[in-house]
Amino acid sequence: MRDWKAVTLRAGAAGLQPAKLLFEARRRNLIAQDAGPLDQDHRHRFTTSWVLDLPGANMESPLRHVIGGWQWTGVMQFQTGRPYTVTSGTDNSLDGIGNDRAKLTGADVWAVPTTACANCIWYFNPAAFAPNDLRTFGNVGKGAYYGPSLHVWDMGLSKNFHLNTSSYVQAKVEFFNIFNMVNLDIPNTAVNNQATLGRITRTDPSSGDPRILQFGLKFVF
Ligand SMILES: [Ca+2]
Repeated sequence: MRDWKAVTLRAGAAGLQPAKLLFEARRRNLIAQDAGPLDQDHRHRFTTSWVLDLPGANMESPLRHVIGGWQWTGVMQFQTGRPYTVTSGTDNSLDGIGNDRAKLTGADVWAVPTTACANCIWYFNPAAFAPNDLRTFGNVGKGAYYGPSLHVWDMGLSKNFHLNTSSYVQAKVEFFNIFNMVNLDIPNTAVNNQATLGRITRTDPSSGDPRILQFGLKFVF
């Protein structure tokens, strides 16, 4: 809760006219409530990669030409979700900029509805948010909530089939998202769109692909 009397006294001491006092109070309030994490603020992130020569390259059996000499590569990344801001979707602040934040209703943000969600997943309770009042900017903090985490495992196998000392054919198979994990985007956050508010309706735009398998052959000479 802001100390409006103190704000008014300070503004008065600064010589501001009464007509400017409300603007001054709003400006200070806006700055305080717009302080929050950047959209890229993933609190935890772990990534690793590897290149491993599988055994069998030096075995005496002719099978070494088939099952020996393969190389196993991989990239794994895990990161916690990114912040999102629940917005009003309506310029109730009347400042001509359509990014007003929503207003908290007091309902439990995480008490998601028990009704079925068609082609979507409930992530937060839409009843916890309402449009901001006229001539206010809303009281939901910027980036106050975090979206779902991300897990990605990519792997590949490759082997060089030497034709002579200077040329070879490289065979490769690559799996992207090999475990076919579902990586979701953040939920829909505009209060004026009640049909999607609080629901996740898509996978992550950059890492949300399902498992993808591809083969390759490369002739090096
Ligand atoms: Ca606005």
